[in-house]
Formats: sequence, structure tokens, C-alpha cells
Amino acid sequence: MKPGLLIAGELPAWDLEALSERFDLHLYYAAPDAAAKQAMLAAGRETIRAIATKGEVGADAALMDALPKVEIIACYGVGYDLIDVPAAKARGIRVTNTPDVLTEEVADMAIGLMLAAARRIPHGDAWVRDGSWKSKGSFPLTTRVWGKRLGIVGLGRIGSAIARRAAAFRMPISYSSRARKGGVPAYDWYATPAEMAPHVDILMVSAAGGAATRGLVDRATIEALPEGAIFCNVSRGTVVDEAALLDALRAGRIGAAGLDVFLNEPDIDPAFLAFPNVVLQPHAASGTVETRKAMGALMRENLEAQMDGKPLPTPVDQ
Ligand code: 8YV
Repeated sequence: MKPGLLIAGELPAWDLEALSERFDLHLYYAAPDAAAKQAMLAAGRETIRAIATKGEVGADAALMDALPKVEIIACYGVGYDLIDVPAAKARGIRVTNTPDVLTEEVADMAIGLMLAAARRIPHGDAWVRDGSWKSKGSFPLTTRVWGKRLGIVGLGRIGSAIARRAAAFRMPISYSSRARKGGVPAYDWYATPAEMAPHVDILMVSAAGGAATRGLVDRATIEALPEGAIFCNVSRGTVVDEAALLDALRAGRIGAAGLDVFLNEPDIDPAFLAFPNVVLQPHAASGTVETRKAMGALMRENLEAQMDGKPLPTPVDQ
């Protein structure tokens, strides 16, 4: 009999197909209501040995308690802030994620958002499509990206990949993190985003989510940015004081923003929709076919390694 696998969040068909060769799939995300979900958990209580989840879905202690035979929670994504790792540890459940395979993709989106926000690329596109080019003439002038001072909040894998790209734009780079990193002498270090903010023209948030970074980019940071600064976030909505960001946008102190992540996705604060100088993305930075296939493959390798009693390729709990 194949081991049971609870699919907590929707996955592409190619992943479900590959996973079904090895596991008996329980499509939790597709259960129509709470009662159907409960019934699925009850039916799989003795047979479900693994959970496949996603960054934005996670797995809480109640889910773990409902499935006492679970040995592994594999996250389809690098961020596992919604997985209760201490609860998993306490129950002897392993947790894995998909680092590295999405780093360059997210960094591409970060640069894309920065350019789209500063150069107003979506608005220029609309200007051509709606006939404004013909009726109103030239598009209003925008602002430069290359050569501007970039501040990166969190110089981890993704932040470093953004910095490498930004170097090609001849941008002086600063970063904030709890400790100075070795091997990056060309970058200026600040202990907090608030200390860094006055020294940058573009602030890029790429810190991991979770309790340790909740509200890290606080009101003091946002208020310390120079007038007209550009603000981008490709990490988690929780890292930013969203109310402070909205206030700065309303006051016109932030020149433009490029945002891939928000609080309460996908039911985001509608105030964001009103700003013509904000470029929005639906948490899509890792969302290419190539990268999603690589993420799915790595998640599967982790699940299979656990079933085979082999070392896990990318555990987060060690
Ligand atoms: C999502 C992400 O997980 O890796 C992360 O932490 O935020 C994304 O890659 C992705 O949307 C898959 O659900």
C-alpha cells in the first residue's frame, strides 16, 4: 500500500502526477468545506505519513495532531514561516523547504518590479493600448534606476542574488541584517533597516518571513527614506508595517513601489489598488514553469527520502 500524502495547498498537475506514483494523494485544498476537510483528515488518520504544503498555506499544530502518523512536512517554497516548526519538532516530524532552486527567479522579479515601478512600465503599456499616446502625446517622464543607491533588507540567498544583479546597474549597495556578512566588502552594512533607510534611494525587502522579522521594516524605516524613494518587497507582507507604507504612499513621500507580497493574500488591502505609482504582483516571484518544476522536484525528493529512510536533501530543522 502506498503511504498517504496530504496535499495541503494546490500544486501543478505535473507534481500531482509524479507524487501519485509513490503516494496515495489526499487533496485537502480541494475539499469543498470544513466538514469535508475534517472527514478527509479522519479518513487518513492512520495512513497519511506526509504533508505537502506551500509557503502561503503552512501547517499548524492542529493539523499535525489530526494526522499522528505524519513524519514529514515538505514545503513547496523556501519560506516556511507558516509551518509551526517547534510543534513539528515536538512531534518528531521533519520539515523541509525548497531553497536555492528559486533564488535567481525571485531576484529577477525583484529587479523587474524595481524597473517597472521606477519607469512605470505597466502604465506606459496602458498609455499605448488606450490610445493616450495618440491623443495625449508623450508619456510623462519617469525616474532612473541605474546608479541609484540600493538598500537590501536581508542579504540571504535571494538578497545576494538581487545585489549581484544590481551591481550590473552600477548601484551602490547597502544591506541591513543582524550581523555583518563576510565576503561582501563592497556593500555597506547597517544593523537595522531604519539606520539604512536615509542612505538609500531604493529599498528592497528580501528578508525571510516569520516571527523574527515581523514588522522589521517599521514606520521609522519608512519615514527615514528620502523623499521620492522607491520601495519593493519580494519577501513577506509581515516583514513590513503595511499601514506605514500606505501612509507614506498617501502622503506622496514614496515615489513608487513594486510589491509581490502583502498581508492577507490574496485579500489584500484595497488601498493599494488606488495608487497609480504602485506596481502589484500576485505573489508570483517564483512563478515560472522552470522554477516551479524544480521546486516540485526538490519537494518530491525530500518526501521520497523520508519514506526511504535516507537523509533529507533540504531539511530546515537542523
Ligand atoms: C511560494 C514563496 O511558496 O518560496 C517561497 O517562500 O513565497 C513562493 O515561492 C510559491 O508561491 C509557491 O506556493
